Amino acid sequence: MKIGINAATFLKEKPEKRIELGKEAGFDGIEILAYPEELTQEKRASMKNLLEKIGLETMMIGCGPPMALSGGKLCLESPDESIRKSTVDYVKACADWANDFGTDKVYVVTPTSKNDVNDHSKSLEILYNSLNEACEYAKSSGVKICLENSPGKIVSEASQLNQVIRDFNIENLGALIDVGHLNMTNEDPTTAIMNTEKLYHVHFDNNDGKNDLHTPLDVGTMPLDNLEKAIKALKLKKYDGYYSLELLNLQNPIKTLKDNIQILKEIYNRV
Ligand SMILES: [Mn+2]
Repeated sequence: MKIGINAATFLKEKPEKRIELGKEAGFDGIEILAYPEELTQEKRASMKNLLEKIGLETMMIGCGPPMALSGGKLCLESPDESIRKSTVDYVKACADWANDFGTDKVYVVTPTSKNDVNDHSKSLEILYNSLNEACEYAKSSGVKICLENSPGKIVSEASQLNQVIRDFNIENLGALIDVGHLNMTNEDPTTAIMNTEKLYHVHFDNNDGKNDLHTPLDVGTMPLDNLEKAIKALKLKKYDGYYSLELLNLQNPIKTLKDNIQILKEIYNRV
């Protein structure tokens, strides 16, 4: 079992500091945040050196947080063609960064709220065009793109995510299932994971069932029982990727992260 951290936990720190803290908390791998201003050629070189020096693997390049927090400026399903196009270029650049960091994965989200679109199928058509283009580019260097289930957004439930990936039928496009998000869409973790045909990555977090809080695994309305179901399903599926923790706003991050690594390991060894 390999356990990783989404660098979003240390969003407020400098990129190098996020890496050091991830190592200090005891992780095997890290999801690098894809902020263009943080990933200049020099910055990438220094981050790679640091990762190598301390022995932390890059799990993937994370476009999720930058997209979710961009206020609509980074959006693959945008009806604004110039935004759509620049976002496709951004994801292509992330595929290059993935290569640079020695990982074969990039993850993206759909930041558009379901309630903000009149024509849902039109949004999905735009999303298809964008992902098709970005995936085609990424494929040439062996990079896969993961789309995440995002509650309340145009790709909300895991069941819908699975359907979208099936319909799009793009070779190197697969799913990132966020187990905490399943708690918000009231989906059973066993069903969600077992039914996901192309499962590329998983995030673990908890919440109050209504807000995407990313609280520690033992804080929130998702019972540990559901976490056990998710991990059992992953083992049954012979999922061999990272188990990635995505926690936000931690008061005592290193201790909390270490505790959460133990929770994952304990369940993994038991179920
Ligand atoms: Mn997530």
